[in-house]
Amino acid sequence: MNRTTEALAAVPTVDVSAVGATDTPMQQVMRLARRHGPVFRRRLHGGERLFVSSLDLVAELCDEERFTKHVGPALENVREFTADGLFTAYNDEPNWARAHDILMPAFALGSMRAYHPAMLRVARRLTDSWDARLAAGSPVDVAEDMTRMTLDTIGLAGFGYDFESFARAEPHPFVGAMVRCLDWSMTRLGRDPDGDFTVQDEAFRADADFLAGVVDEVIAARTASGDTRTDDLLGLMLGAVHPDGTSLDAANIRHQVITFLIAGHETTSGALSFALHHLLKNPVALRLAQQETDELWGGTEDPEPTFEDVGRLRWIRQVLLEALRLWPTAAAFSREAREDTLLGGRYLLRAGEGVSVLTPMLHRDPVWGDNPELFDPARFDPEAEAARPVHAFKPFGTGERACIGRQFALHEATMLLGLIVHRYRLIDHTGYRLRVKETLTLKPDGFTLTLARRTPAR
Ligand code: MNH
Repeated sequence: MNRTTEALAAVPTVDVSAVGATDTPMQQVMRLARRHGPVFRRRLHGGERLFVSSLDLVAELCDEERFTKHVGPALENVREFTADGLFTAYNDEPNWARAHDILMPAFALGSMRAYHPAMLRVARRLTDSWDARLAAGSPVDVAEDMTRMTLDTIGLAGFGYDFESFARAEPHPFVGAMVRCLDWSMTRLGRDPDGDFTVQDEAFRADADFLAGVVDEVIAARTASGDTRTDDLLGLMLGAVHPDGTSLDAANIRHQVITFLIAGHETTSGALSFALHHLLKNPVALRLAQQETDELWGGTEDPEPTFEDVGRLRWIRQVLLEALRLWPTAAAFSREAREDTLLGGRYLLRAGEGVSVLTPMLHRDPVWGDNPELFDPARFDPEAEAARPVHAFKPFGTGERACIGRQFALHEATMLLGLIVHRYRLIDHTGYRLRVKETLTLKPDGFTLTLARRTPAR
């Protein structure tokens, strides 16, 4: 016991209560990690939380025998509108395992093949829209259009539902309501215990109700059509029976639909936006990306990417992974010990106590070399990847509760990025300097581009 008391005293504790509310809490903890090192406790209005970001300790936290997912305070807030949906379910809630088993087939390789045509169709909506912007000489709002693209994609591919985001002058109202709900979940963490937040909470309730209404519409559209297919997400949710004879109940289906409509587009949109930002600022990486698409699609101005083509866009996939290294758009995940244990042999963790993994700082651990801030997709060359410890890169979380949609996101994003670099010259008309906006997830703030058509090399 002596040993642990001593060890606990060695963890720096930083009280940020006095700083007041911040709208960039993730960047605040990143600064704390740079200053206080890879293990520290943050105290905020009486609450305390341990943050960890070194490879050795994160590798330990990823050991599924000793640790498991923790639904931390942020996800507790998200549960107010997603309840026991897959992302926010407690490990021991029966609906987690049930839904996980039922929905896994929707993320098998064969399913990706089935989603490919819908993904391509939506990618074309984006290039059509960008062609029109280009012709009008006006800039594109990158994050806004990436969100149009990813929302329409999960809607069509997963639910057969068309949000028609590119036919709207403003994003679909689902997006605004969702962003405000996520933002509420984030800022609620830093609330002054003496404050009155009735106005915020009422606005949140109204937004959450609006999201629930969209969910009902998505489900009603399918049931009204009499379509009983079980080869997409919604079909599995509505029709599939678990090997144990159970199926998802109506309330849980609604929580899964809202979960997938959000988790299925918000972080992919951010990842694409960061990737474009980095390509804009790294002409060598961009040239290699364009070489790759030119080799694949030759002089064709309007390529028709096949499913297999997307697997051949190796460099472009590396660009996306490197963008997710520097700015993992779901920037933290939480773990808890199954039994009382000592992390790193020194830090006492009680069973069930939450620890946050600070992914952007793990992704800047010395294992990434001397210049972790440099954007270099060659870090994901197969040889470099094979030489690196597996737990050094965790943008999709870890273990049993890791991201179920990872291949979906990478297929969709790689194809779109390929089409964009093949088709356009990207013009940095504002001399953009990266600012990262936080609404629980991360996005480049105020990032616009102008475009010109590119002549692909034969
Ligand atoms: Mn996704 C879990 C990041 C795309 C659906 N996702 C997670 C976790 C991270 C994550 C991190 C683990 C969170 C935790 O441990 O608390 N997800 C991403 C990123 C992208 C992404 C960075 C895109 C880039 N996710 C997607 C897509 C879908 C999706 C696309 C759906 C089509 N993710 C999920 C679901 C979970 C999850 C569902 C929860 C899985 C579970 O707990 O069983």
